[in-house]
Amino acid sequence: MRFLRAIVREPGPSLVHGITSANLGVPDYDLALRQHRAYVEALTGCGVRVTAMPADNEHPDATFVEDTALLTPRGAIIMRPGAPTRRGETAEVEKVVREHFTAVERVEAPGTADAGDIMMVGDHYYIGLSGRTNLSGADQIISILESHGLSGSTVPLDHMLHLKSGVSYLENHTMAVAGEFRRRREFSSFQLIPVDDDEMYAANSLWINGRVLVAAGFPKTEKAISNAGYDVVALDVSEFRKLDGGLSCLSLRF
Ligand code: CIR
Repeated sequence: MRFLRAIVREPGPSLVHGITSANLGVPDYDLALRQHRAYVEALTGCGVRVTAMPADNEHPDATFVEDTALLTPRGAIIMRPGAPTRRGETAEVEKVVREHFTAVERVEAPGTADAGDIMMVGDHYYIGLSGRTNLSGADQIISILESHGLSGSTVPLDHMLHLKSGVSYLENHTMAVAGEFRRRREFSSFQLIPVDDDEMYAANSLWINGRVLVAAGFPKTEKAISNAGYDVVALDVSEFRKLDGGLSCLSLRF
Protein backbone atom coordinates (compact mmCIF):
# COMPACT_ATOMS: atom_id res chain seq x y z
CA MET A 1 0.00 0.00 0.00
CA ARG A 2 1.25 3.45 -0.83
CA PHE A 3 -0.29 6.85 -0.05
CA LEU A 4 0.07 9.36 -2.87
CA ARG A 5 -1.83 12.31 -1.45
CA ALA A 6 -3.06 13.88 1.74
CA ILE A 7 -5.51 16.63 2.63
CA VAL A 8 -4.85 18.85 5.62
CA ARG A 9 -6.69 21.89 6.94
CA GLU A 10 -4.73 24.69 8.52
CA PRO A 11 -5.72 25.58 12.07
CA GLY A 12 -7.50 28.91 12.52
CA PRO A 13 -7.23 31.25 15.51
CA SER A 14 -10.50 29.80 16.90
CA LEU A 15 -8.53 26.60 17.57
CA VAL A 16 -8.23 27.78 21.15
CA HIS A 17 -11.97 27.08 21.54
CA GLY A 18 -11.80 23.47 20.33
CA ILE A 19 -13.47 20.64 22.24
CA THR A 20 -11.23 19.14 24.90
CA SER A 21 -11.12 16.78 27.82
CA ALA A 22 -7.32 16.87 28.11
CA ASN A 23 -6.86 19.40 30.91
CA LEU A 24 -3.55 20.51 29.42
CA GLY A 25 -4.40 24.17 28.97
CA VAL A 26 -5.28 26.32 25.98
CA PRO A 27 -3.31 25.75 22.76
CA ASP A 28 -0.81 28.40 21.69
CA TYR A 29 -2.07 29.27 18.20
CA ASP A 30 1.28 30.41 16.77
CA LEU A 31 3.00 27.30 18.03
CA ALA A 32 0.14 25.17 16.63
CA LEU A 33 0.69 26.79 13.23
CA ARG A 34 4.41 26.00 13.35
CA GLN A 35 3.71 22.42 14.42
CA HIS A 36 1.18 22.07 11.62
CA ARG A 37 3.74 23.27 9.06
CA ALA A 38 6.28 20.75 10.36
CA TYR A 39 3.60 18.05 10.06
CA VAL A 40 2.97 18.97 6.42
CA GLU A 41 6.72 18.86 5.77
CA ALA A 42 6.89 15.42 7.34
CA LEU A 43 4.07 14.18 5.10
CA THR A 44 5.85 15.59 2.07
CA GLY A 45 9.03 13.87 3.24
CA CYS A 46 7.12 10.56 3.14
CA GLY A 47 6.45 11.09 -0.56
CA VAL A 48 2.90 12.40 -0.20
CA ARG A 49 1.53 15.35 -2.19
CA VAL A 50 -0.33 17.56 0.26
CA THR A 51 -3.43 19.67 -0.45
CA ALA A 52 -3.76 22.29 2.29
CA MET A 53 -7.28 23.60 2.80
CA PRO A 54 -7.49 27.09 4.28
CA ALA A 55 -8.50 27.44 7.91
CA ASP A 56 -12.19 27.25 8.78
CA ASN A 57 -12.36 29.66 11.67
CA GLU A 58 -16.07 29.05 12.25
CA HIS A 59 -15.24 25.53 13.33
CA PRO A 60 -12.54 25.41 16.01
CA ASP A 61 -11.86 21.68 15.50
CA ALA A 62 -11.74 21.77 11.69
CA THR A 63 -7.98 21.18 11.59
CA PHE A 64 -8.74 17.59 12.75
CA VAL A 65 -9.74 16.89 9.18
CA GLU A 66 -9.40 13.12 9.49
CA ASP A 67 -12.71 12.95 11.31
CA THR A 68 -14.73 14.34 8.41
CA ALA A 69 -14.28 11.66 5.74
CA LEU A 70 -13.20 8.10 5.05
CA LEU A 71 -11.17 7.82 1.86
CA THR A 72 -10.83 4.28 0.52
CA PRO A 73 -9.22 3.15 -2.74
CA ARG A 74 -12.78 2.46 -4.05
CA GLY A 75 -14.57 5.62 -2.97
CA ALA A 76 -15.09 8.27 -0.31
CA ILE A 77 -17.60 8.49 2.52
CA ILE A 78 -18.35 11.85 4.08
CA MET A 79 -18.98 11.52 7.81
CA ARG A 80 -21.68 13.06 9.95
CA PRO A 81 -19.56 14.11 12.96
CA GLY A 82 -20.80 13.11 16.39
CA ALA A 83 -20.16 16.50 17.97
CA PRO A 84 -22.86 18.92 16.74
CA THR A 85 -20.31 21.78 16.68
CA ARG A 86 -18.30 19.82 14.11
CA ARG A 87 -21.09 18.95 11.62
CA GLY A 88 -20.49 22.03 9.48
CA GLU A 89 -16.89 21.03 8.80
CA THR A 90 -17.80 18.50 6.15
CA ALA A 91 -19.22 20.78 3.42
CA GLU A 92 -15.88 22.24 2.33
CA VAL A 93 -14.11 18.92 2.78
CA GLU A 94 -16.63 17.26 0.48
CA LYS A 95 -15.82 19.77 -2.27
CA VAL A 96 -12.12 18.94 -2.08
CA VAL A 97 -12.80 15.20 -1.85
CA ARG A 98 -14.96 15.38 -5.00
CA GLU A 99 -11.95 16.73 -6.91
CA HIS A 100 -10.29 13.36 -6.34
CA PHE A 101 -13.12 10.81 -6.06
CA THR A 102 -16.06 10.03 -8.31
CA ALA A 103 -17.82 7.73 -5.84
CA VAL A 104 -18.72 9.92 -2.85
CA GLU A 105 -21.35 8.82 -0.35
CA ARG A 106 -22.52 10.20 2.98
CA VAL A 107 -23.45 9.05 6.45
CA GLU A 108 -27.01 10.25 7.03
CA ALA A 109 -29.01 11.01 10.22
CA PRO A 110 -29.61 9.43 12.66
CA GLY A 111 -26.14 8.06 12.01
CA THR A 112 -23.11 9.83 13.39
CA ALA A 113 -19.49 8.93 12.72
CA ASP A 114 -16.05 10.48 13.14
CA ALA A 115 -13.47 8.83 10.91
CA GLY A 116 -10.99 8.96 13.79
CA ASP A 117 -12.99 5.89 14.79
CA ILE A 118 -12.16 4.05 11.56
CA MET A 119 -8.96 2.08 11.11
CA MET A 120 -8.07 0.64 7.73
CA VAL A 121 -6.38 -2.76 7.73
CA GLY A 122 -6.03 -3.74 4.10
CA ASP A 123 -9.55 -4.20 2.71
CA HIS A 124 -11.10 -4.34 6.17
CA TYR A 125 -12.16 -1.35 8.25
CA TYR A 126 -12.52 -1.51 12.04
CA ILE A 127 -15.10 1.00 13.27
CA GLY A 128 -15.10 2.09 16.91
CA LEU A 129 -18.47 2.61 18.55
CA SER A 130 -17.76 5.64 20.67
CA GLY A 131 -19.34 8.78 22.05
CA ARG A 132 -19.03 10.12 18.47
CA THR A 133 -19.80 7.11 16.25
CA ASN A 134 -23.12 5.34 16.75
CA LEU A 135 -24.38 2.00 15.49
CA SER A 136 -26.44 3.60 12.70
CA GLY A 137 -23.37 5.45 11.44
CA ALA A 138 -21.23 2.32 11.60
CA ASP A 139 -23.89 0.19 9.87
CA GLN A 140 -24.22 2.72 7.04
CA ILE A 141 -20.44 2.76 6.57
CA ILE A 142 -20.25 -1.05 6.56
CA SER A 143 -23.01 -1.25 3.88
CA ILE A 144 -21.20 1.28 1.70
CA LEU A 145 -17.89 -0.55 2.16
CA GLU A 146 -19.54 -3.85 1.25
CA SER A 147 -21.05 -2.30 -1.88
CA HIS A 148 -17.45 -1.56 -2.95
CA GLY A 149 -16.23 -5.09 -2.19
CA LEU A 150 -14.62 -4.01 1.11
CA SER A 151 -15.62 -5.02 4.65
CA GLY A 152 -16.08 -3.50 8.09
CA SER A 153 -16.75 -4.54 11.66
CA THR A 154 -17.48 -2.70 14.88
CA VAL A 155 -15.31 -2.41 17.99
CA PRO A 156 -17.11 -1.05 21.08
CA LEU A 157 -15.00 1.48 23.00
CA ASP A 158 -15.01 1.79 26.78
CA HIS A 159 -13.03 4.96 27.46
CA MET A 160 -11.16 6.33 24.45
CA LEU A 161 -12.38 9.34 22.45
CA HIS A 162 -11.79 7.57 19.15
CA LEU A 163 -10.66 4.09 18.12
CA LYS A 164 -7.42 5.48 16.73
CA SER A 165 -6.75 7.38 19.96
CA GLY A 166 -5.62 3.97 21.27
CA VAL A 167 -4.63 1.80 18.32
CA SER A 168 -2.72 2.38 15.08
CA TYR A 169 -2.23 -0.03 12.22
CA LEU A 170 1.39 0.11 11.08
CA GLU A 171 0.91 -2.26 8.10
CA ASN A 172 2.95 -5.52 8.13
CA HIS A 173 0.25 -7.12 10.30
CA THR A 174 1.41 -4.91 13.19
CA MET A 175 -0.46 -2.56 15.52
CA ALA A 176 0.57 -0.18 18.29
CA VAL A 177 -2.01 -0.69 21.05
CA ALA A 178 -2.72 1.14 24.29
CA GLY A 179 -5.12 0.86 27.22
CA GLU A 180 -8.33 -1.00 26.50
CA PHE A 181 -7.03 -2.23 23.12
CA ARG A 182 -4.02 -4.12 24.48
CA ARG A 183 -6.11 -7.17 25.20
CA ARG A 184 -8.95 -6.95 22.70
CA ARG A 185 -9.94 -10.17 20.96
CA GLU A 186 -10.42 -8.28 17.67
CA PHE A 187 -6.71 -7.49 17.48
CA SER A 188 -5.20 -10.60 19.10
CA SER A 189 -4.05 -12.15 15.81
CA PHE A 190 -1.85 -9.14 14.98
CA GLN A 191 1.69 -8.51 16.11
CA LEU A 192 1.07 -5.99 18.89
CA ILE A 193 3.41 -3.24 20.05
CA PRO A 194 2.10 -2.42 23.54
CA VAL A 195 2.08 1.25 24.52
CA ASP A 196 2.43 1.89 28.26
CA ASP A 197 -0.30 3.81 30.07
CA ASP A 198 2.03 6.74 30.77
CA GLU A 199 2.62 7.08 27.01
CA MET A 200 -0.95 6.39 25.93
CA TYR A 201 -1.10 9.45 23.67
CA ALA A 202 1.68 8.03 21.46
CA ALA A 203 -0.52 5.08 20.45
CA ASN A 204 -1.92 7.41 17.80
CA SER A 205 1.03 6.92 15.45
CA LEU A 206 0.87 7.21 11.70
CA TRP A 207 2.32 4.82 9.13
CA ILE A 208 3.02 6.52 5.84
CA ASN A 209 4.85 4.75 3.06
CA GLY A 210 7.18 2.82 5.34
CA ARG A 211 7.83 5.54 7.89
CA VAL A 212 6.00 5.96 11.18
CA LEU A 213 5.27 9.41 12.55
CA VAL A 214 5.22 9.31 16.36
CA ALA A 215 4.40 12.13 18.78
CA ALA A 216 7.61 13.56 20.26
CA GLY A 217 8.17 13.11 23.98
CA PHE A 218 7.25 9.43 24.27
CA PRO A 219 10.64 7.67 24.20
CA LYS A 220 9.49 4.18 25.14
CA THR A 221 6.96 4.04 22.31
CA GLU A 222 9.39 5.58 19.84
CA LYS A 223 11.96 2.92 20.74
CA ALA A 224 9.45 0.06 20.61
CA ILE A 225 8.27 1.08 17.13
CA SER A 226 11.83 1.59 15.97
CA ASN A 227 12.83 -1.83 17.39
CA ALA A 228 10.01 -3.37 15.36
CA GLY A 229 11.92 -2.26 12.26
CA TYR A 230 10.29 1.05 11.35
CA ASP A 231 11.90 4.30 10.33
CA VAL A 232 10.47 6.60 13.03
CA VAL A 233 9.95 10.36 12.71
CA ALA A 234 9.12 12.14 15.98
CA LEU A 235 6.93 15.24 15.66
CA ASP A 236 5.91 17.70 18.33
CA VAL A 237 2.12 18.07 18.30
CA SER A 238 1.71 19.35 21.86
CA GLU A 239 -0.79 22.06 20.91
CA PHE A 240 -3.12 19.59 19.20
CA ARG A 241 -2.83 17.20 22.12
CA LYS A 242 -4.37 19.92 24.27
CA LEU A 243 -7.54 19.35 22.21
CA ASP A 244 -7.37 15.54 22.33
CA GLY A 245 -6.07 15.47 18.75
CA GLY A 246 -3.22 13.31 17.52
CA LEU A 247 -1.07 12.79 14.46
CA SER A 248 -3.60 10.88 12.40
CA CYS A 249 -6.38 13.43 13.07
CA LEU A 250 -4.50 16.13 11.18
CA SER A 251 -4.76 14.60 7.71
CA LEU A 252 -6.73 12.47 5.28
CA ARG A 253 -4.43 10.13 3.38
CA PHE A 254 -5.24 8.36 0.12
C1 CIR B 1 -12.67 16.72 19.09
O1 CIR B 1 -12.94 16.54 20.28
O2 CIR B 1 -13.43 16.40 18.19
C2 CIR B 1 -11.35 17.37 18.74
N1 CIR B 1 -11.02 18.32 19.75
C3 CIR B 1 -10.27 16.34 18.61
C4 CIR B 1 -10.49 15.38 17.49
C5 CIR B 1 -9.41 14.38 17.40
N2 CIR B 1 -9.57 13.57 16.27
C6 CIR B 1 -9.20 12.31 16.21
O3 CIR B 1 -8.81 11.71 17.22
N3 CIR B 1 -9.34 11.69 15.04
